[in-house]
Formats: sequence, structure tokens, C-alpha cells
Amino acid sequence: MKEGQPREIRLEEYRAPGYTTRETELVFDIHDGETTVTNTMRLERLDADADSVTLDGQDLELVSVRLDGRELSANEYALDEESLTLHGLGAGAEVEIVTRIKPEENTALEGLYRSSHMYCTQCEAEGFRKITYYQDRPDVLARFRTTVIADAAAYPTLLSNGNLVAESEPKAGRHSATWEDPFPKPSYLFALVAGDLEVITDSFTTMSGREIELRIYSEAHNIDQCHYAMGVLKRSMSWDEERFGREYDLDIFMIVAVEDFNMGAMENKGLNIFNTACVLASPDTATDAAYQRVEAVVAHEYFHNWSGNRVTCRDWFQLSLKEGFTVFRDAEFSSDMNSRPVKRIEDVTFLRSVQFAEDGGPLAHPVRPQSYIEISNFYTTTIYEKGAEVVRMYHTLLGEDKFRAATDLYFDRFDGSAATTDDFAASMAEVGQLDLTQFKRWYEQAGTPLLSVRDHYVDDTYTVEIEQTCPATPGQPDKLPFHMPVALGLLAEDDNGVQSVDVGDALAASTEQWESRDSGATALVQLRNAKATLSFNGLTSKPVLSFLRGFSAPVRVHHARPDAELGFLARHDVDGFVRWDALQTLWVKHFGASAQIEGVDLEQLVGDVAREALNLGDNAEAKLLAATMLTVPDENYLFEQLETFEVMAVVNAREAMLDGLGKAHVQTWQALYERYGQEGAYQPDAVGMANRALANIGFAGLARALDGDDLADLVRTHYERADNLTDRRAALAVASRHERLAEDVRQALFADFFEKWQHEALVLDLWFSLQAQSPLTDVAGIEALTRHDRFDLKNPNRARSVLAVFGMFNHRTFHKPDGSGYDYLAGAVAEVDKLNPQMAARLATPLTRWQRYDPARQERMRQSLTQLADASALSKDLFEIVTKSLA
Ligand code: B3K
Ligand code: ZN
Repeated sequence: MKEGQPREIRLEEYRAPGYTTRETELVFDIHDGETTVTNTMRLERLDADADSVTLDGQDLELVSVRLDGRELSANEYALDEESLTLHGLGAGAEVEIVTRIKPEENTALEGLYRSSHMYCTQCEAEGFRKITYYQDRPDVLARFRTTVIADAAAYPTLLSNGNLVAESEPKAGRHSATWEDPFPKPSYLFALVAGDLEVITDSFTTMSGREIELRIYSEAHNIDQCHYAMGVLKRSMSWDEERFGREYDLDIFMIVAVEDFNMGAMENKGLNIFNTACVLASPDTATDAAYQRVEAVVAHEYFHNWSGNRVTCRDWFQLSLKEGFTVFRDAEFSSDMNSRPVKRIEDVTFLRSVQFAEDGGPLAHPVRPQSYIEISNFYTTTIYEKGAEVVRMYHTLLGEDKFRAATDLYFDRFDGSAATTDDFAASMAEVGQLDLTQFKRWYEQAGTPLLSVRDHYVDDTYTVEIEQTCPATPGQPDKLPFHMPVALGLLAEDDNGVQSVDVGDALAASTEQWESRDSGATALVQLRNAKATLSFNGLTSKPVLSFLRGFSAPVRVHHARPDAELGFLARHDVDGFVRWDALQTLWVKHFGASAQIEGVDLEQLVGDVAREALNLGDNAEAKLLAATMLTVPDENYLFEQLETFEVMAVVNAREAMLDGLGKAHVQTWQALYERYGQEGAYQPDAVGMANRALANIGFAGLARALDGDDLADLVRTHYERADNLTDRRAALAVASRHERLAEDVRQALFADFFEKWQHEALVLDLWFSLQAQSPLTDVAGIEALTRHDRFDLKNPNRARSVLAVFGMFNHRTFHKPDGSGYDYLAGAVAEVDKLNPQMAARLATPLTRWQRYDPARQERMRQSLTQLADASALSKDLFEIVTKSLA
């Protein structure tokens, strides 16, 4: 530990601040090598007993402190490594603090730092304290006025939050700009940018007729790739008006793209700062997945203007209040823009592969955690994605109209203030007329609940029994039952084909409250008890249960049932999610220990879906759904779904299955490849994406069936005729990992790609990442990638393109039984920790999942973690992750 024994912060210790800051005036005097920050705050007493205030500060050089205009001498305040305490403030005071910082040396990318030729900030959660001494907590909301002064030639663009109120002409080569943000905000939403930037502009007229100026800034070489994001921004603005009644408030909205950024993007008021990976897009530089990421992230950050900025969080334990809600909002937006069932399937895939792993491992924590050492470690899939599932459950329980009324109430009631997840729940309960006391356990108890389902059919009566349990998690050995919505339906087959049973009519007895949805096709059961029983009457044969439609609650399901029922659901259910899910259950069974599937021929089922996909015309939604059905679950998904497994057995069985499928349906793959591979000019829309998805499934299937020159020709041709990165990537992905492809062909393709795209940082990231995840790349190969002269440990995108990708996706090398993969990652994490603790803590994630592997691997993973803990002085970030995962 660099900073002594780390302090644990606990929710129960929350105290409202004794003083607040009403106005904050900042002046940044930027010089190369050093920036001076003058911070003038108007403090106001909130608690009559308070007389002193402790300001947070880290890595700052304190130049001076003034209280009501008088400079204090050093014995008039208390200063330590993390804070500055001032006394005798009375009912209110003006405090002026001058600090000096060195953004050029800031490799942690927190606070004010330099990225390529520009200066930018990242303050959430606790980066503002690296700029000046301040009450760096989200429940202190102030109006900010910010002046930036810098060299006029090197940094012509000077930005901060709010509206531009003054600009100076260059004097002695320096100029300034002053920005004023009328909306009170916590320090984590502060932002500043100074650089030589290009801009594209547009405008949006709000529902009340106000004209908003929209600007996206980037360095000159990226500006052509900002237009797609501008379109997304405008669609997000109008969607938020329609769906949530939320109108934008300032006169200007800006996005700035920066190359060095720890995460995806940041919702600073009126001045969103984006990782280039989440804002740039063009056919040659962004895959379809990247376009979708840009769409989701631009929308997400914009939506934070209300869910996060206008209503913020009282403390960081409430993080999911803004993140879970905003992820729900962006998911709804993406569903409305593209395909609802496919978006749902993608989100559930991610939840099951990543969040379930977290929730079942040593770092499991509730959606509202009880304590933390470093808040940066709590920007997790539990806070974000499980948090979004909790919001989705409110939506399901209340229905769209009441949910909307409840969010209106929440925004009205808490506008301009800092709220809690309890406040959110109270708005939902009030409008929905629901008692949500039990529901709130979703915020308190960690772990993924398990629903064990049993059903039987006797004398025209079909009975479903559901039992819920939740495994123990660190610090929480016993769990109480959750309140959750379970959507289910019944299918029956008769002479006329497959019918949906009217469950509204048939559901005769239930131990739980329920209601009919989808005109009787679905029953929405409110599960509250540990055990529930539902009986359906008047059925002439045993129906097929379609359970957890739309994935109505974030749970695992165990249901011992005939495989044939799963095959039936995969073909016939009305719910796209359940169709996909039934097939996944079969896959998991296939790759599991027993591996015996009866009554369904999986290979044939896949072949049928593929053949049907040939005749879907331009129905983008059906084609995208088919593409998800044709995607065999990846290893991380399987690792999370299987109870016991051996890594290489799963990897090898999966490869064998893909080879088998390739050979079994050669003609169909060929037909898909040809049918959808030549659908005219590139379009980044749903139809274009669906066509590329199916064509590339055809291409990959075909490649599995070929070898020698045929294989080389196929891959080369696909690569050469590609007019977009999605197809080019598909060709390279096959090239990177196909064992039967000649080495010289593989190398020639990668060399050509490098040659052509090395000037596009994000494309080069892909070049690194495809090699890092290839099972053909061993540890020496990973090391060689990190020695490449274009590798850069300080750039998070580049570092992750090798190190994160290696630990997450290169199972063969990472999990090599001798433990060399684990040791390598641990060593790399220690190195990164010296530069960028937040990134180091993230990169360690694959090692923290040790519990799910076999005993020998568990032991080796723990050894690597222990060595990491012992060998170096860890940052607070990494210390927390390593010690908790070893506990
Ligand atoms: N709120 C930011 C995340 C900040 C992470 C700080 N370590 C991005 C987002 O969720 O929108
Ligand atoms: Zn967010």
C-alpha cells in the first residue's frame, strides 16, 4: 500500500455535510508543465453546530489559503496527505484556495491530465480533489463559474460546463474563456478541456421550442468520424422527450473525444467527455458492434443529464440510482432504435457471462453496497447491469404508464438535489400503489437468486412449483426471499399447430398475486415467497411452459424437463428471449458433464434455423434474432452456466462442435454467405447489420469446413472484398485462430491490415486484440505484442486491447495448467498499477474469478494473486481487489 492502511468507508456512517458550497469560481492558468488553480468558494452553514470544514485534496501543492479575504498562515489550518481543514467559518465564509498541479505527470487519468495534445478532466468519482481542495462529495451542489487561461496558439479551444459568458482576445500569446453553469452540481460533474480541436455543429429544437446548439469536438484527424454520434445525440434528445418527458436545459451541449480515457465516457454537465472508442464511427474504422456501442454510450451520457445530473446521488453507495436507471434508459432507447428481443438477448448474455460471475465470486456486493475502500472499484456490472435489471423489474411491475408517472414524480420531487435508491423506490411505490419493502432486498442482498422449477400434469391440471433460493455471498451467509416479477406462458400443440394457452383463463389457483398480460398470453406472477405453486385447469394435454419471458428477473433457473420441450420452445415460442434461452439451455447441457441430449438433434436444429434465415427477406429483426440463435455461446458464458467443468474440455468441445456444425451444413453456410454477403452498398443500419451478421456466420461456418487452398482463398477473398471493418474483422478473426490456415497466409493478412490501418488508433487496437485473444498466441506471443513499438501501456484502449483481452478471451494460454498465463497477467497488472491504479484493478478481474475453475487452477490463480499482493506496494484500488478476492 502506498498510502498506509486503507480506510473503509461505510454507508451507515453517512452524515450530511455541516457546510455546503453555493458558488464555486475556478481559474485555471495552464502552462506546459504546471497548472495553477484558484478556487473561490462561498460556503454556507447547514448544521448550526458546525464551525469547521474538511476539504478533500490529493497530490496537490498548496500555494495559499484565504478566509474572507485574509491569507491564513500555516498554523491556522490543518493539512495532511488527504485533506485541508479550516476552522472558525461561522454562518458562512468565502474561501480562496490556490493550488498547483502537474497534469503532464498524471498517468492515472483522474483529475486534470494531458491526453495527446490536449488537457482534459475526469472527476467522477473522486478526481476533483486532485485539482483543488474541495468537499468532493456528491451531496454538495454548487454553481460553477470557470475561467481557463492558456496559450492561444497551442490551445485555441477552451471549454467547461454550462454557457460561454466571456472570451478574451490573445494577449502576449495567451487567451481565456469563461463558462458559467447555472445548474448547481457536485464536483464530480465538473469538466474542462483545452486543446487544438476541430468541431462539427448541429442544432436541436426542444419540445418547448428552445434551440440547442450541439457540438462534437475531436482532434483534427478524427473529426470526420463524429457525424454518426451527432445523429445519435439528436435521436436521444427527442426520444428522452417522448419516452420520459425530459427536455434538455442548457443552450449548448458538447461532446469531446479524447484518446486516453479510463472508461467509456463521462456525463459532465453540458460537456460530455468521451473515449474515442465510444464516439468515433465510420465504415472502415468501426464494426457494427462499435456502432451500437456508440449509439448506446452517446445516449447513456445524454440521459444522465436528468438521471444523474439534475437529480444526483446523495453518496456513492447510491451509485446505482443513476447508473442502473440510466443503463435501463439506454437499453430502452437501443431497443426502440433496433430490435427489442435482440437487445434483450445481448444484455442477458452479458449479464450471465460477466455479472453472474461477479455475483458468485469473492467480489460479490449488493446493488447498494455497504462499504468500500476505493469507490472506483464499484463501477461494476452489479451496480450498472444488475441495477438496470432492478429498474426493469419496477417497470414490469408497474407497467409503462405508471412507471412513467413514477419517474415524472421522482424527477419533479428531487430536481436539483441529491437522492437515494430509497427515494426512487418511494416514488415507484407511491404511484404504483405497491408495498416495495420486500422488493428493496434487491439493493441489500448480493448473489444471483436461483429459481428451481418443477411441473407436473395430472387429470387436466397442470401445476408449476417454484422455489427460490439465493447462495451465500461474502458477509451475507443467509438470504431472505426476493419479490420479483415472473412472466410465464403456456404453449400447447394440437391438430391446428402450436397455440398459446390463454393463461388468464387457465390459471385457476396461485399462492402468489398475479395478473394477465399480453391479452392473456402471459401471466405476470409476483413471486414473494420462498415457495410458490400455480395450477392451471382445463388443459387436455400437458402444455409446454415458457418461463421467465423477457428475462423478467435477473435470476438463474433450474428446471429439469425433457430436452424436447426446449427444442419445441426454441422453434415455437412467441417470446424471442425464451426461444433463444431454450437453445442456450440445450447448449449448456451439451457442453456439460452429462452431455446427453435426448429428443432434440442440436445440429439439425441449428441447420433448420440457418436454412430459415435464408428466406427472411429484409426483415431485419427476424434476421438479427436468427443470427443470435446461430451463435454458439462463448466460453465465458458456458463457464458461468456450467456447474463444474474443466477449461480445456469446454474449449475443445466447443471447437469440435463448431467444426461439426461447419461440416454438417456446408451448403447452408455457403448460401448464407452468398445470399447476404452481396446485399449492395454498406449501410450502418439494422438491415445492413443483420445482413452482415448472417453473411459472416455463413463465412465462419464455411471456413470450419475447409482447409488448404480452399480455406486460404475463402479468407483472403472475404478480406479483400470487404468494404467495411465488420467484414474485414470477420476475415481476420477466422485467420487469427484457424489452425488449418497456413501461417504465411495468416501473417500476410495481419501485415496488410497493419500497413493499411496503423494510423487509425481504434483499428490498430483491434489488430492487437485479435492476436491477443487467439488461442494460437502463447505467453511469449503476448509479450511480443507488448514490446511492439505501437503498444503503449499508458493508453488504456491499447493496454486493454492486449492485456484485458488476453485474460478474458485467450482461454488456452491464460489458463495453461502451469500457471504461466496467470503469472504473466499478475506481473503486467503490477506494472500498470504504478501508472494507472484504476486500470490495474480492472485488468486483475480475470484472476479474481478463480473460484469457478478446477482446484489445481484455483490454487495457481491464488498463487499469482498472492505474489502480486506480496511483491509490490499496491495502490488502494488494486489492494482492495486483491485482498478481497483472496479473503
Ligand atoms: N459516470 C461515468 C463513469 C465514471 C467512472 C469513474 N471511475 C460514466 C457513465 O456511467 O456514464
Ligand atoms: Zn452512466
